[in-house]
Amino acid sequence: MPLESGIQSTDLLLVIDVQRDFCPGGALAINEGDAVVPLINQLAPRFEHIVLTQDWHPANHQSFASTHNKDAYSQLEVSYGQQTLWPDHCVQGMPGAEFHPSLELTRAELILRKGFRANIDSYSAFFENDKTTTTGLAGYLRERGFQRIFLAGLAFDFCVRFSAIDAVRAGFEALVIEDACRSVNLPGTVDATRQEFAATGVQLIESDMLLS
Ligand code: VGL
Ligand code: ZN
Repeated sequence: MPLESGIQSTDLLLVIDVQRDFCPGGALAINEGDAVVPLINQLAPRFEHIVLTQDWHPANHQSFASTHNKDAYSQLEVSYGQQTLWPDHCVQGMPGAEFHPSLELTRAELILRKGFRANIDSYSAFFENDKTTTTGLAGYLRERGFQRIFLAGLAFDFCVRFSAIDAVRAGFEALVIEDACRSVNLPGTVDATRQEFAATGVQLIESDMLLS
């Protein structure tokens, strides 16, 4: 079923964190994470405008389990609430932080780096995890006149989830291209994502709606 209105010049493809560390063999490998790459490469030429995000942490970031001598995937109470602790990943300047080598990047108009503050994680492309520190992306997209944000990438249940919800809160329409995403899949995280999408009006679509 094709998208009713087709892709327009006020539409943006927002590609979330398609980086080596989130793909098989990486430090925070997502099951089939690399499977999104050929699909995103097929989708990208359909869009006039593309923005990428890049998870970009300093060494000893607060979200790293190693920083606290704790186990990866455990929880830590921090100033802004519960923080999941991750294996060290996407460290600034390291190979794991690079985009997947097959991702076709050339037409991307902006690369937004996030998670660069040592004491705040940032799942969302719009707000860091304290929910108040802005990345500036909403202002950038608003100023450029975008209306619909189509999201793809990694991970469905973390950075795609929080980015899509914040996009709606910022006044954009958000459409997540589900088959162009993969999930970390911690207990309950995918179900919680679907429920929150339904509650906030984030739409789930499939890539064939854009490719046909
Ligand atoms: C992500 C966990 C930690 C993501 C980033 O891109 O979904 N997940 N940092
Ligand atoms: Zn991260």
